[in-house]
Amino acid sequence: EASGSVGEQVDHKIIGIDPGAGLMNATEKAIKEYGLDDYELVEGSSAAMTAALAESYKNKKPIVITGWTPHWMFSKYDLKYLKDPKGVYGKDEEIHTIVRKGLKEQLPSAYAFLDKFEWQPADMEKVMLAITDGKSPEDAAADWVAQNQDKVNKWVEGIAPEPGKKISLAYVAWDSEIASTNVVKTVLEQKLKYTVEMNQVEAGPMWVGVSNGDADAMVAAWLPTTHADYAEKLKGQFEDLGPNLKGTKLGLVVPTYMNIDSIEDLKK
Ligand code: PBE
Repeated sequence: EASGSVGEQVDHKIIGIDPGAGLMNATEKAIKEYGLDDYELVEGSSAAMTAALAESYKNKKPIVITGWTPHWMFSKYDLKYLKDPKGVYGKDEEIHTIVRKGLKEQLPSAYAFLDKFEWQPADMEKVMLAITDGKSPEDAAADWVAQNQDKVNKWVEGIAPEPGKKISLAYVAWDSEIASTNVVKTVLEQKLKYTVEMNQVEAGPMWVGVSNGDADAMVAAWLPTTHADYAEKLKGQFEDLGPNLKGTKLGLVVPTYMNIDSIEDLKK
């Protein structure tokens, strides 16, 4: 049984991810708005965060992480979002597909598919889980595509392959975006015969890259809240093809064995 205040139990730490993530901005804001002055938001990566979670969970130790849905961690562990009565983390939002200007004219088939690409949280979670269980992202994406030909064929229906054309996809190493970007790559290669380059970058460079034309596209734009800063700063310099997934959530997440329910309880 853990003793001391909640803050003491978790060493006054909130385990964060990469500093460019919108989730980190939101969490800094949450620390201010809820008066969690003695907490430190620990920067790292998605992988470091899930490793810390796995370690604490194994030992039934208290831990507070920055989390989001869709994510495989909710299938692997019993977790809960802490209530956010001040609404710092925003409402449900969407993941959008963003392309560079001119893509429609230069790579029309890729553009047409990217415009159609839309799937469900459960689809994305399947790919994420396969990767967590040890599959390479490429294999996990190829398996999902093989098992979901009905969905995939609807995305590319009536679109002509463009053999020999190259396209670059920017993404950040968030588990959700590793899954989606690999699926999009697989479809572009298998169905439309593109040569696809995937470039892993930080969130800021991903947005800038698609806006200045260094990257052709990305499927990792969390809007309207999480990436609002990037989208506003680069407004008019990219094309938004709309949502590819609806039903996301972000916030502070703890194991259900912790006896707290709200972000406000972190002060107890
Ligand atoms: N995430 C996953 C990202 C978007 C995708 C929630 C960690 C972010 O916070 O920017």
